[in-house]
Amino acid sequence: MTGKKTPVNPADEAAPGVFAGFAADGRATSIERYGAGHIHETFRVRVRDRGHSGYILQRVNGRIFADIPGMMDNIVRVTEHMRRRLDGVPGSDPAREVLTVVPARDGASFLHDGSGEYWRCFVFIDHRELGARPGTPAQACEAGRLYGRFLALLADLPAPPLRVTIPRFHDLARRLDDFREALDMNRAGRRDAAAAEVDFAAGHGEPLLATLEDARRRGLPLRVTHNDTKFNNVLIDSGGRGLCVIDLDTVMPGHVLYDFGDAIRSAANAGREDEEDLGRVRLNLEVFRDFAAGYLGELRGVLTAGEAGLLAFAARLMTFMIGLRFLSDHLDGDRYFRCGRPGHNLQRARVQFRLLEEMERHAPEMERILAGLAATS
Ligand code: ADP
Ligand code: GN1
Ligand code: MG
Repeated sequence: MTGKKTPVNPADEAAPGVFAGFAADGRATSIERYGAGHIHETFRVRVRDRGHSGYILQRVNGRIFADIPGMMDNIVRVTEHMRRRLDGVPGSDPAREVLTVVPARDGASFLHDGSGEYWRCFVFIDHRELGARPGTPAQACEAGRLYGRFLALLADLPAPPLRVTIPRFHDLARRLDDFREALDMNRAGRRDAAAAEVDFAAGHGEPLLATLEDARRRGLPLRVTHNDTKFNNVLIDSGGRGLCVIDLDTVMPGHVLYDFGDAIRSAANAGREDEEDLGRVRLNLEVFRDFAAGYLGELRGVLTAGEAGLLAFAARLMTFMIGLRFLSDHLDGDRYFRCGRPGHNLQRARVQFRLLEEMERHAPEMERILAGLAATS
């Protein structure tokens, strides 16, 4: 047969050789692409041993993470701390409830391949493969419980502070600067066609930033936060029980608003993150309530009144910020988020902006739900 061959991604070719460099048990029987993350190249490795669930092998995105050894140090510290804390909890199973880093044969937590790329390996945790949003309110509650417990378990992480793996990651002032720069540069020549979204972004940024800065001035605490709390960054077992929080690359100092808000904009959107039909983008208030119930249930006595009072705002803040990042990346020529089709990032931005409008419309109900949960906790 003639015709074009699908280009082979160098990561696919390198994966088997790289896997052999990790101190994993058993020989690989298959190595396949896995998951739907936007950032790394992820593979599932199956091994011969029948009782073994295998491994996750990842080529880490070195364009986004400048200090991969530093990031892996964070991940090792965080997972070891959580494991120690869970060891003391009756009925918990730290082997499945915390990521396990598999070291390279030289003992390092990552491996550097011949072409300058960094790789890492985790034990694969068996789970139920779910979509990008909860299928049931119970799943939303479990996701909330896991992210809430994550914050609680790391509240006493000993010094020194974790490294900042992406500087100013959730800093709205920086994201607004980046947006204005992308607009000025108009690198991909897409500015005029995105005028409606650009106007939306220009009108919404400053009021959100003002509220956030005001909260900071009043002493909004910095905690160890996850910073990437999408629904597909938690694993849920076959019985529907929340198991493990994954994707620990951005665990670093942050505000609780970032975790709560990002989780809501991801889990409580009735449509997909890249939904073509904007009519499907609705705020699912049941998911909002159940996620919040799970989350706050784990954080009794941990959050300050100032934090608790800003959770509905947090959902709007993060929905806007991630929409803004998608829009800036679109204007910039899709250099950051993995895209599957032309206009993908623009559509993602539209979805977040529509969801933000939904949240504005439902703000009183969101506040009522949160007040009801506070009263019962
Ligand atoms: P990205 O930053 O690209 O989202 P993730 O670390 O979230 O990368 O991994 C991508 C996907 O791989 C996850 O959404 C999940 O489906 C799967 N995954 C990652 N780690 C594990 C693990 N230890 N066990 C099982 N599945 C995992
Ligand atoms: C990226 O890594 P992943 O796919 O879980 C991004 C998040 C965005 C998200 C949008 C390090 O998350 O900040 O909210 O895409 N992660 C990074 O889907 O930029
Ligand atoms: Mg992920």
